[in-house]
Amino acid sequence: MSFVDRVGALSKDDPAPLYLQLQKLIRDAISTGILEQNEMIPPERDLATFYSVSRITVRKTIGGLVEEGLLTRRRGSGTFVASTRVEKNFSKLTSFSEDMVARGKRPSSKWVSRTSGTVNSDEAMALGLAPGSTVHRFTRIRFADEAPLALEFSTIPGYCMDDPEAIGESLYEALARGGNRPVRALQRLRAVPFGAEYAKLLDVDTGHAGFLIERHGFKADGRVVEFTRSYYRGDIYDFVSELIDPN
Ligand code: 16G
Repeated sequence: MSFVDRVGALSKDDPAPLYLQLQKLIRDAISTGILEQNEMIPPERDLATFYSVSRITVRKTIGGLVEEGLLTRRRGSGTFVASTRVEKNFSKLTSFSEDMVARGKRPSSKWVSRTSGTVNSDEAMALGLAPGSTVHRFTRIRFADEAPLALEFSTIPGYCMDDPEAIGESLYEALARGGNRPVRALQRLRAVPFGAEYAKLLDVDTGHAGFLIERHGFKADGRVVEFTRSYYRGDIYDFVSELIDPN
């Protein structure tokens, strides 16, 4: 079945601008599931031919839908129907793995690096460690099913983990095994455009909107067990939290 057969044709009687009409057709096809998550959209020149419209009209159509978050551009491979967004509850101290499992997705990680060494001054301040202490440093790309969602840099005090090689899929699970899972955290969230290197690792274009979330995780005794910088993809995440009137 052709794209136009599936998505529908433009109406000659509709006075609305062509790009708005085409956007509506594609938007409706996504919301009804005719176009599926992660499905590739035909290239610009094909869409222009299929609908007998100019490339400029197609560009405006696609650009608007990308801005809405319904379509996503992947570096060098084309434009796709975006994955459903992930709602992350910011009032709960959960791990990436738990967030994914709760949404019926399979979490996995690709290790970029895993090293141990002597704490540097920034890490010592962040973790409240004495100079000379040992830390473990982990850099991982975090996936949900096959899609890269986040890039994480974690530093963990050495005393919290005897064998950094023993981490499987989940850092929090490994910390929990030693009774070191954080029970409380402080976080700071900042909007960041991804530079070329991070964009490549997360399979998005350079300049793609992202979130940097810095988390200090604390044990019940008040010691810091984790300092993590998480770069989350802006086209995937929605953050939700419960707000209570302080008055
Ligand atoms: C989340 C945390 C991160 C933590 C990781 C552990 C945020 C913003 N960040 O990504 O600080 O290190 O989960 O996940 O929520 P894991 O147990 O699956 O390795």
